[in-house]
Amino acid sequence: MFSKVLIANRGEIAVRIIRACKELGLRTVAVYSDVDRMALHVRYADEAYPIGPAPARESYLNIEKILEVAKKSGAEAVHPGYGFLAENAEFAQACRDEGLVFIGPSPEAIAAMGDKVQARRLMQQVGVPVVPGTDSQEDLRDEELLAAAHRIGFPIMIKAAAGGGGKGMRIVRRPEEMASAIQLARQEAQSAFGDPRLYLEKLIEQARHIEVQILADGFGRTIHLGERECSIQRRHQKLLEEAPSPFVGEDEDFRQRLGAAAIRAAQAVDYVNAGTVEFLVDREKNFYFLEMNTRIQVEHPVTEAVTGVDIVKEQIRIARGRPLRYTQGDIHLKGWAIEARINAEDPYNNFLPSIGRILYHSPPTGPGVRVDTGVYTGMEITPYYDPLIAKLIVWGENRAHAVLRMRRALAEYKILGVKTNIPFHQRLLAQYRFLVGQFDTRFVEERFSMEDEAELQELSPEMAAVMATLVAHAQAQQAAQMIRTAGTGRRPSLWKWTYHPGWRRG
Ligand code: MV4
Repeated sequence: MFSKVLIANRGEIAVRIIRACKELGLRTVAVYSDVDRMALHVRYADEAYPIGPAPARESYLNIEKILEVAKKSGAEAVHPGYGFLAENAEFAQACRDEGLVFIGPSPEAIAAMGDKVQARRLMQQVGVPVVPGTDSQEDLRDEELLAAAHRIGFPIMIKAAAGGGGKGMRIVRRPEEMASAIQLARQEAQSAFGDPRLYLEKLIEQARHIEVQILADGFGRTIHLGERECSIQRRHQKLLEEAPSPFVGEDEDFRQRLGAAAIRAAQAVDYVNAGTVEFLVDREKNFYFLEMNTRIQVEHPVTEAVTGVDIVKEQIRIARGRPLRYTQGDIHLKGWAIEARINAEDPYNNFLPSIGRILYHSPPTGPGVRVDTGVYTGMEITPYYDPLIAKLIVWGENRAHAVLRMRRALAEYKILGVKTNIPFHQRLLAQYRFLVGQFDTRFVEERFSMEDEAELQELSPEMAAVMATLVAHAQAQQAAQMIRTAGTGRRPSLWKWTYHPGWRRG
């Protein structure tokens, strides 16, 4: 049991965690780097301690310094948030060694999922589908990789055993490119992770990135909270997420199979706390385990919005040794949620980071709108950390309503002083293919452009007509479903949506 929590993070997620602690009656300790002494998480916490210079290596990644603050402040637990030390098994172990409760999974589970080759093998052992690829735990020699590539068949993907999140990945389309690709990948893996081990997978093209949120307590119970659609990304940086996924939509059987696979993945490493299992999903609804993120994720609020579960509070309760407050049967998805990541970057200039003082920050409010942010008017955006200014999360009774609400909220959002990607989101939410859910992970990079200066601030009559049709369609589907399920005792689906098997031809 603990009553004081150190938050080993900064920005919006530190504020989010402090809020959960406060609602649970826990005292909070913030840590901050030199450039963050005026940051919101510092003001929000009961106590705050400096931990070093701006570069993360010297502050938010400094394990010794953070443990020293924990001791000095009398904190009894540590929440790592995301990024920084969140998936560092040594940090989780160091907390344990110091008698601090790490609000997250065990060091063993972090390490098992952090080694992507080991994770792949574990998944195969428990029957979670993985992409066809290499199966050896050994450090494969170049000739072995080459032979394996021919066996698997091109195109293939070279990945680093210690990689993840898209780091150190390389696509190889032709056998003759293999030798040099292996060379480069090995060098990259060695310098980025200090681990040269590589493995191969068949390249799955035109896939979606769908992930499943799980919660597991210390009593052997694991549940899933449904999926999130994360395909709207650029260079492995997610830009917009939704729950549920338009591709899963009303297919409860598919959702249940994804959920069951995620639970099996977590149980394979005796996972305790909140975690996310990432899947690649092809157009035939085949799904493949990619990796497990052993932390709270940036996009957790969309799942909170459709399930009503406060995932951060649940993390804390689990870490306090409490049983899960929900069984799988308690989890019902209601409505639709979308999160837009508001970044300090210029979408008209190749998403170049934008730094400087926020001269004015006026986030949207009103029904169905949540803004998680770590900034305020007058605060400085520095180049030292990730560019996330805020997460704008909206909820609607179905996808069309959520989209319309997001458009309203984006139009209300006023930020002066730094450039933001709000125009990107406005343009995305006016794209036909996005509106009808016809997109995969290549969408932003291959089918989207910020060029041609048609301004989309106002809902044009044409777009209003498209949206009206979509809303009407969603309502008609909903009504039809209610009629179909009348008398069966089954809950009607609240988020009917269209699935167009033929869209890829467009
Ligand atoms: C893949 C893949 C296609 N085939 N693996 C990117 C993040 C990391 N978790 C794994 N990733 C991918 N692995 C095979 N065998 C495509 C991706 C991928 C991707 C995955 C999720 C979200 C966005 C992505 C963008 C490009 C590639």
